[in-house]
Parts: sequence; C-alpha cells; structure tokens
Amino acid sequence: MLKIIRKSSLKSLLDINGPKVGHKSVINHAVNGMRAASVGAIRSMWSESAGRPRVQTPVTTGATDGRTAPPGAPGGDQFEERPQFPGSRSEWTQELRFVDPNSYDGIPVYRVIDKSGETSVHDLQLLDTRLDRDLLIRLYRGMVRLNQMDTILYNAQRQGRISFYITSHGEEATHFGPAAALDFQDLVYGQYREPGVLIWRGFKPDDFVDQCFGNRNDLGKGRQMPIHYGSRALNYMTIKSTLTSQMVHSVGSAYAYKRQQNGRCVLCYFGDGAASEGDAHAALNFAATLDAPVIFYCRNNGFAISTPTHEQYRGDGIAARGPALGIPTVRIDGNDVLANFMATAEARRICLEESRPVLIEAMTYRVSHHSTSDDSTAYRSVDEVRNWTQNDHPIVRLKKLLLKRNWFSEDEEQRYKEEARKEIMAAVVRAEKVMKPSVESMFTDVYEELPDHLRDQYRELCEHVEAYREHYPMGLFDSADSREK
Ligand SMILES: Cc1ncc(C[n+]2csc(CCOP(=O)(O)OP(=O)(O)O)c2C)c(N)n1
Ligand SMILES: [Mg+2]
Repeated sequence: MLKIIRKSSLKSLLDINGPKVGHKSVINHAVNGMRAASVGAIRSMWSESAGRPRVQTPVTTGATDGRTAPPGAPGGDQFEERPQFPGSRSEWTQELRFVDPNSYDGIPVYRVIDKSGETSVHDLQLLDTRLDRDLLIRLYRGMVRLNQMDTILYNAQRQGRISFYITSHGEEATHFGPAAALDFQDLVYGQYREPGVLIWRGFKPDDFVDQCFGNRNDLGKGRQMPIHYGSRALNYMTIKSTLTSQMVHSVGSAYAYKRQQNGRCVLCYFGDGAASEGDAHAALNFAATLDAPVIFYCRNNGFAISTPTHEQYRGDGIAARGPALGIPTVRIDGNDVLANFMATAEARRICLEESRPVLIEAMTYRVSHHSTSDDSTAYRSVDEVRNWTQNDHPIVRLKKLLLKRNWFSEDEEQRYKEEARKEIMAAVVRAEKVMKPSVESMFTDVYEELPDHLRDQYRELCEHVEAYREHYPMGLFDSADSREK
C-alpha cells in the first residue's frame, strides 16, 4: 500500500518537540570522534550546516556499548545513537577521512617453532594433548615420505615415464599440520599441491603412482592428468585444477553438513593465485552469509606460476579479506607444522561450535618450479630459492625440534628416507607394468545408456585407431571387454 505523507505530518517530524531523529547521536559521535572541538562549536556547526533546529533536550547517554556521553553533550533519541543503515555497525563522524590501508599493522604471523627449531612452549601437550612424541614423529615421517615421492615422480616425468607432475617442496607442513588436526570424517578439498593430506589419511604409494601413470588401477580410471587424486573412502574430493572451483564447491558441502548437523566440517585449500579469481570472493561471502562450517586454508607460497604476490594484490594479503567479510581469520607461519596443527584445530572448533567459516592464511614459499611445465629460473633467482631451502625448510625445522628433544636421531632420519624411497620406487616399477584402461572406458560412467552421438564417436574413434594403428600402442591398453576386471 502506498502511503502518502502529508505536509502537516512532515512538520511534526521536524518539530523540535516531536521525534528528534538523529540530532543527539550525530553530535555525540562527532564530539567523540573529533575530540578537539567544543560541544558548542559542534552544535552550531551542525545546526548551521544542516539547517536543523537546535536540540534542547537534557543529556542522556543512550549508548548501548558502555560508552558515556561527554559532559555537556546534548541528549536525544536513543534510536539514532549510531547510524541505523541496514547492516551498519559504525559510529557517526564529521571528520572526512579516507581509511589509509597503510595505517594498519599487518595481521601478525602465528608460529610455535622458530627457524632454529626452538619453541617457548616446553610442554607441547599443554597446547594440545595430542602433541606427543609419537604424533610429531608421524608428522615428520609423513613429510619425508611426501618429499621422497615428489623427487622420484618429478624425475619420472623428466625421464618421460609420466606426462606431468607437481611437487610440494617447501610446503610439506601445510599438508600435514592441518591433516593431523582434522577429524577423518572432515571433507578435504585440495587445489592440487596438497597430496600430503592423502598420505596422512592412508592413500598408498600405489594409489599415487597408479594415478600418475593413468593405468587401469587408477581410481580415476586414467581420465585425468597426473596429480588429480581423489578418494571417496578417505573423504578427499578429487582434484579439479580449474582454479577456485573447489572453493565454491566446498561451501556447498559445508552448507549440506550444517543442515545435516553431522558434526563434520570441510577444509578447502586454495593458493594465493586462486584467491585472485572472482569465485574466491563468491565462496568466502556465501560461506559467511550461510554460516557454513568450512575452513578456508590459503597456501600463500608467493607465486601464481610466474606471477609474484606483489603483482597479484595490494593490501595486507589474503588474511585481510577475512574480517572484511565477517570471517574469523588467522595468519600463520606455514613452514611450522605445529602452527598449522594448532590453527586448524582451533579453526575446526570455531567452525563447528559457532557454525561459521574460518580463514587461515599460511605464509610459505614454493621452493619447486610451479610444475614440470615451468622453469622458475626465468622469473626468480636461484639464490632466493636456495635461501629458503637452506634457512627455512619445514622438514628441517621439525627435525631440529626433534633432535633438540632427543626424540629421534640422524640415523632414524636416514631410515625413514630410505624406507619411503624404496616404497615409491617399487610402486613405480609395478605401475609401469599395468595396462592402461580400455579406450571404451572413456565413454562410460556418464550415461546409464550410451546416447547415439557418443556411440557414433566411439565407433569413429575405433575406426581411426584401427586405420592408423602404427601410431597407437594399443597393446598397452585393456581391450573393451576386460574393462570391468
Ligand atoms: C581457472 C583457471 N585459470 C588459470 C589456470 C592456470 N593455472 C594453473 S595453476 C595457476 C597458478 C595458481 O597459483 P596459486 O593458486 O597460487 O597456487 P600454487 O600453484 O602457487 O600452489 C594457474 C594460473 C587454471 N588452472 N584455472
Ligand atoms: Mg601460489
């Protein structure tokens, strides 16, 4: 219904004895904000500039946040103590001041262990009872295993045995700290540089290597490039390297979990580069407004392939975006596995107890080339990389802590490395001998019944391969009728 406001009723709105919208609060907050100006000056400034009647009402604070009005400040309608715009939580000010992004200190970086392996926390179990020697050794062994796997599969690509690979050198702690802090039932969305979470959850060397070789034992049936792992059994979504798609999907999963009230949360990894996609904002904002229990975990490793972070954003990094969207946020030293563990454990608690998203920005450094398709010497110095490897490597940092506490020895370290190396090498030897999935399997698993146009494509493909058989090593592929074995 359209309600016409008459002139006479407008008059009553403006009448000094009628409802006084805003006068007292405007003046109060101007006084608070400007501090230097006298109440009288402010009063007259307001009444002259706005042409409004002076307010004669006695002082009342009306403040809801514990502040009291300054002596002599005019009172007024409590309703307008603060701006009433929808969603606003600010105060009034008459000081015209643009917020200078450089006037803030950067969000601090939380860490537990420093570069030399020292920590001020003598008893780590005071931080979290799970942090005993056993867990720290498992974390260490996991990081060593990943490091060995990366070296071997990187070389396998260089030798032409697999088509592509991405290593995680220098970022191992960002996988294992969070993995250890999560519950196994929590769903993890990786970007692509987080296979350590799968190692922690029990993905076997054969599972990794079969996927990279795309053989018939690959859980993904050889349909994806190497490193696109996934495991329903281990609550790890299959990698989709279309950047940032995982972020929006993760919010959907978290929202579903919230509706089911099943006590699970979601952890979603993304890179600093992925954060530059529009979808990143959409995901963060949807999660915030839907109160979805998702931990957004940004691996800020300094680069999106060849683009350094200083060309990707201004301001205080990815973490600064969290508070702007109403998301509890922490920045951590990503090379400190215990900071990773602690931050994720607390993030999980917040997610589930308060049913809301959390943002972690883990600062680290991508020691490796972006992938086997990249040569990073074209855009950064070898010395820079060497500096990180020698002075701040996550595996070395934990090793120093373990040695200081006499929790393991250099001999054991060699044993862990050797064991991991042998396991992966054996898996490579096995994977190479396994047949590739049948050509026909490219057409299955989408439709219950193959539609005509796909049936035609399949027939054409078979005819093509038959006509040019000298170019296709069909002996390495399963035949169509053995595909379900
Ligand atoms: C939508 C989309 N755009 C571009 C690419 C190409 N691409 C692959 S990885 C990458 C850089 C990602 O950087 P970051 O998110 O920081 O992750 P990092 O590789 O550093 O771990 C780009 C641009 C892509 N995979 N998907
Ligand atoms: Mg990056």
